[in-house]
Amino acid sequence: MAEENVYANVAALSTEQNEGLKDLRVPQKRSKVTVERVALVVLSVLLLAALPALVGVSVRRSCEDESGPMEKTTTAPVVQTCLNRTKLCGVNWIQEGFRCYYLSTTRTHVSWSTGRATCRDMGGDLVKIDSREEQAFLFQTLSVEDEWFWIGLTDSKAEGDWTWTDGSSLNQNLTFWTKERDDWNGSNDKYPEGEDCVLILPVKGKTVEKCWADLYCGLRYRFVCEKEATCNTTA
Ligand SMILES: [Ca+2]
Ligand SMILES: [Ca+2]
Repeated sequence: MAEENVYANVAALSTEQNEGLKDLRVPQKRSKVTVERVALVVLSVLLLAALPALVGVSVRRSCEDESGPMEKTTTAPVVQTCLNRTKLCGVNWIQEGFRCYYLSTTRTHVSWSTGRATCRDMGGDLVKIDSREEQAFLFQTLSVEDEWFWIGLTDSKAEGDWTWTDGSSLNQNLTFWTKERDDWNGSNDKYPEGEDCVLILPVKGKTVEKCWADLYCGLRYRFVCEKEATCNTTA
């Protein structure tokens, strides 16, 4: 009888223990699954968070790849390296294609050399007219001002040897003189040096084909600067 009770108790105990173990096992299974789920969720969140950064790096790389070779190619048009820039000339400059033009203000009337120095201080030089299109653009743009403007053409080094400020000689097929150059010395030899600097006269009575004149370089007029459009220009 006593032995039976002992067995019965043992049996009961083992059943309780088993059930207890079962109880223990179930939560263990649950917590394992939960930990895995949490880990998965955390990983997903981390991936999502990292996604914009990864995409950004990839976009930057592709931009660098695009701009890199172009910047090395000197013949590539300037604007191609400036695709994301909105200002290619800077404030107070007029943009036409890849070129920038600056008109001195209505209050600024100076000698040819002072005008040139001002242009150079701003990263340009007095305008050089390279084509009929550029001549037409200038004539039209300046005509609203109704004034005379110095351009970057001079024969101050050798009389009759007209040279642009970049050192190149004047193309005789691309001239727009309003009259013959006479290197006039002025009345009573007022200008002993003669007339060695060129003005564009985009005013009433002149035409786009005939609007250049040589004058004494020390006279005071407005002036036009020109420079190349660049990526580095800041407002
Ligand atoms: Ca030019
Ligand atoms: Ca002259």
